[in-house]
Amino acid sequence: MKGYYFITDSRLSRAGNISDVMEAAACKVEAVQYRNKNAETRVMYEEALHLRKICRDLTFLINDRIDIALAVGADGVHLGQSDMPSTTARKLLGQEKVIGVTVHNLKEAVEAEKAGADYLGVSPIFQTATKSDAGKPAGIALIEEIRRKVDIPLIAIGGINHSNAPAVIRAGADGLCAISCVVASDDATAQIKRFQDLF
Ligand code: TZP
Ligand code: MG
Repeated sequence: MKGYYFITDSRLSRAGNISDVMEAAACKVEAVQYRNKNAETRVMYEEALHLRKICRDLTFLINDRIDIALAVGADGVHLGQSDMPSTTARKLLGQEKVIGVTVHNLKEAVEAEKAGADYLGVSPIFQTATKSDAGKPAGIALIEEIRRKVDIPLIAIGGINHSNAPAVIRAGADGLCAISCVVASDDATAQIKRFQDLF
């Protein structure tokens, strides 16, 4: 996993999830993660089904919900520290699916790799208003620290923009996600391409 990784946010989006994901798919982003913290299961299922069709040629992941991932034939899930343990998720999803795990420190990173995660979301690197419970910004030092001890891909997230992204990559991130910078802009494609040009 390498490059720009897209995550939906319907609350911040100017154009809506469907339009955003169509643009992200046209840019051939590294992965699309459907993240929706507020919807009823049925709404989430139907939107995920639609997005799966748009993302037929790229890695399509579901945040938190293993059931939705299985129901729509997603490529995998992204799990936080309070979600289903990744070892249990692996039993439910099988060896072929992708499991990403959010980590906030070296200990969580080493544990997640040992437990069979395919990649790590390293979070939050900088201050972000997009996730209210993201916690204290770790800075790029955390990427450097984890990079030294962990081999699986690292995707940096939290407060990343065009000014700080080069430093994030230099610190050892394989990929990055920037949500508000992309979905709240009036040209998501242009923002995504600027990030992709850094790789
Ligand atoms: N997980 C950790 S920080 C974050 C998520 C979903 C939000 C990142 O959003 P932004 O707008 O790129 O800071
Ligand atoms: Mg979660």
